[in-house]
Amino acid sequence: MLLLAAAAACAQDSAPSDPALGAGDPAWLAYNAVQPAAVFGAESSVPDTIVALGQDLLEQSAARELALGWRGMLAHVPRVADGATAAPGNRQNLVVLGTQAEVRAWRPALVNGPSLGPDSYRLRRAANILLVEGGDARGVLYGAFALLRQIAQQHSLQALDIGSAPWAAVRWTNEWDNPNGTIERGYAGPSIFFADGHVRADLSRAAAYARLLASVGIDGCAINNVNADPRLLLPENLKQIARIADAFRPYGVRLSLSIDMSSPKAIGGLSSFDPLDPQVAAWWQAKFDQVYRDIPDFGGVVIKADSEGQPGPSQYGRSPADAANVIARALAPHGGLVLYRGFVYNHHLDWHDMKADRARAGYDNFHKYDGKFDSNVIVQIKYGPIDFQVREPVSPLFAALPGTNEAIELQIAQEYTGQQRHLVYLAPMWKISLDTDMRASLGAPPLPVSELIAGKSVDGQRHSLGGFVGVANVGAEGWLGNPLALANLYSFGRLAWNPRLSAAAIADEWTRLTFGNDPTVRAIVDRLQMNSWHIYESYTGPLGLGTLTDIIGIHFGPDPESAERNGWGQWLRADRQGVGMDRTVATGTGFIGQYPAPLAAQYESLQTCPDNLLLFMHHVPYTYRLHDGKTLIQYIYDTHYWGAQAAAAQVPAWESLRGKVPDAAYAEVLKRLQFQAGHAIVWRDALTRWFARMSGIPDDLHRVGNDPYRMVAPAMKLDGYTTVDVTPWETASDGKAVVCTGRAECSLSFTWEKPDGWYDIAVQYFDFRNGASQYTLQVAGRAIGSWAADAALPDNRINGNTSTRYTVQNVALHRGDTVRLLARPDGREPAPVDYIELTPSAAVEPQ
Ligand code: GCV
Repeated sequence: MLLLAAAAACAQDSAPSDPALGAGDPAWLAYNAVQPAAVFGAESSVPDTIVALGQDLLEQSAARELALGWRGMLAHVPRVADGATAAPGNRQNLVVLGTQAEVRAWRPALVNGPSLGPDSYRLRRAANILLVEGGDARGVLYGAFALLRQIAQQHSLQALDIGSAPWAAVRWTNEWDNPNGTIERGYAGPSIFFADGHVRADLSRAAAYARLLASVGIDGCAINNVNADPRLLLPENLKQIARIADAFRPYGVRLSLSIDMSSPKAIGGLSSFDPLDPQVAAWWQAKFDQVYRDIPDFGGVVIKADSEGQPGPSQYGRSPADAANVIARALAPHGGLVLYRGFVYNHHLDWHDMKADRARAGYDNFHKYDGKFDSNVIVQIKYGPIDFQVREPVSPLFAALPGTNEAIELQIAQEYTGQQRHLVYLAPMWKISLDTDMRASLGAPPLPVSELIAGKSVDGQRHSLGGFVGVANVGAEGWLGNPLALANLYSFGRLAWNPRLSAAAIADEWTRLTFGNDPTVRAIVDRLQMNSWHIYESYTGPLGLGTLTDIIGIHFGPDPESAERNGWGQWLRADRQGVGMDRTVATGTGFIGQYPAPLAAQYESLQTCPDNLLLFMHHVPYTYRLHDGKTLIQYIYDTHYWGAQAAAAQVPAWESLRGKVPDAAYAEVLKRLQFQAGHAIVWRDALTRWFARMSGIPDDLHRVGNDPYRMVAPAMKLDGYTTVDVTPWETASDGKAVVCTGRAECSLSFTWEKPDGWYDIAVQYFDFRNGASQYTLQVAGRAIGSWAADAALPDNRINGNTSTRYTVQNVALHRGDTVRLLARPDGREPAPVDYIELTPSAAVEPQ
């Protein structure tokens, strides 16, 4: 990796901006046209003047934003005036923006409510004035965006009076960007901040991102990977990073950095980074004094230490509190925060030890230090005790730190939930974590996680701090790549502002802001979003098993075996008899005992443990009956078949929106839903095969391993193709595929022996990240489909990460026809093929 060299960075400063990046996709700030009369009573009542009472940068942004919204939604170009030119008493319809103090100074009679706190706002109609009043300048900006949200949803403003305050002080995103421009677990192209070891010359996308964040009340962004490069703290690099802070500032987003605890040694020339060494403390102090000289509104730091190879205080026998506090004391004079991650665990666990349990790590590593963290330290806790799986119980650590500030860490980037190639709206999952009642004190009122992170402690103490962190990992390609995935970024912000909002209400808000108010569009998009998590969970890892993906690699395709027999501790403990981790207090790892007593009792008992967490908490036989009476193994089979079917049904639902949503978004989403429908079949087949072999119990409905419409490639007539074993075996038919190596072109073929009719023909092949093999499908010598394997799926091996399909619908087949696939490999991609499936077409009668 290159250093962020000052000289090179200066040269970049003067470089022309990168036109390919532009300012980015407007996302939900589309400002689609609405009917002005529905909002303002009559077209003539649309305010034509925006009065900005303050000169603050944020208030100027608010005025600019309203003008943009007016133009887009109301087809009005408003005049923007200041308080002096818009004299009180005139009869025009005005929108007036200002802090409460500014409004009072301008027209004292207008201020009639309680005083507003930081970041808060009130929207009100007072005669001919629409008033956007903020507790401070940031509140004015948030109020302006809130007003625009009202208009975009075509809500009447006739009797407007809405006050709103943020639920918690900390509302940050984390971006895992590396200085070389890559993003760890990023699925939407390169970094918007860095390229080739430098801060980008053109930061228009960073500014556009800050605008998006501000529009949903997010006020902090840590711009670099938690596996941090210590060199980012070098003086010349801080100067460059300050430019990103400048781009954020008009939208009130404070820049933060992830830091490496070993920095005093790695870049500071000290012989140690022991947090209790006074020289180390002095180094941090000097470093942050320098940071604040360059970035006066610097937000603070995120720290990943003693985790997955990152250096940490354990090296010196020191605690997380020692590490967090040495930094906190350096930041405190400047008002900065330390977000110390609770994601600390040993990834060299002994899998033979039935009492070992990675899920215990957060609690075991932190609860004993409760009360020992300084007041500007917040422990940042992933929602579940493992690692962003498709379903986890909430982390017991939330209830174990009554004397410590806490933030919940949610992951907007879909690392374990389909990497934005699968549709998964995450708000329903996040809501479950936020709403889980930790019931820490028996008989006391409910105590959901959302309250704990807002600073309400289990024993009734209040902390001053807490909040929400979302790992977003946005990139230069449409922020999150998949237009529908933007609902996750949006809902993260909305929940951080108010976790009592429902996932469905937020989804609908997002749809209306993004695609307009057409009831058909709303109904379909909302339904797709709201069903998506359940569908994904059904064909991946149900019953609390974890996602069942390749957990030590790319985290995309199916690979249940990868979880077993290694030190990473995501074990399924599957054997011939049963599956699941026994985490009970009675016979297992004791993890359940980390929860407050009522919750522990619920999870400990098979009667009361919810089925959807069953295998997270218990090891049970495949013949165990779930609450609905179905056996565990049959549930696994059924849910995977149902999930794949439901994923396929998403495609026609979206297709019904052709012409009703913008063409580019339509095409992008369609491509991804079609891929998902095929990949859900890969998941279904791999996992049902794996469980059938493991359990030895067949599917009651005879589906598993019985695919009457498939011709597997090795059984066809091969010309140039050779058969290879596939790892993991369950990701290809019979664990085998064919590859074309050493030839420019290969083919495989067979003769159609079944009745004449119309068929959908799907070719299941493997599309590597590199290479673009060419395929042509022929029937009776006629080409019916030609395509390139250029989807750049995230692997260069034949497995469930790369298995995908190309389908030609409604093909007439006659007995005796030759079906042939011609293929030209490209580079190291040997045009691999698994099978060809020919299923009778649904809609067409045979000729
Ligand atoms: C940034 C998971 C991810 C890692 C990530 C880590 C973390 O293990 O796979 O890429 O590292 O979580 O949250 O620190």
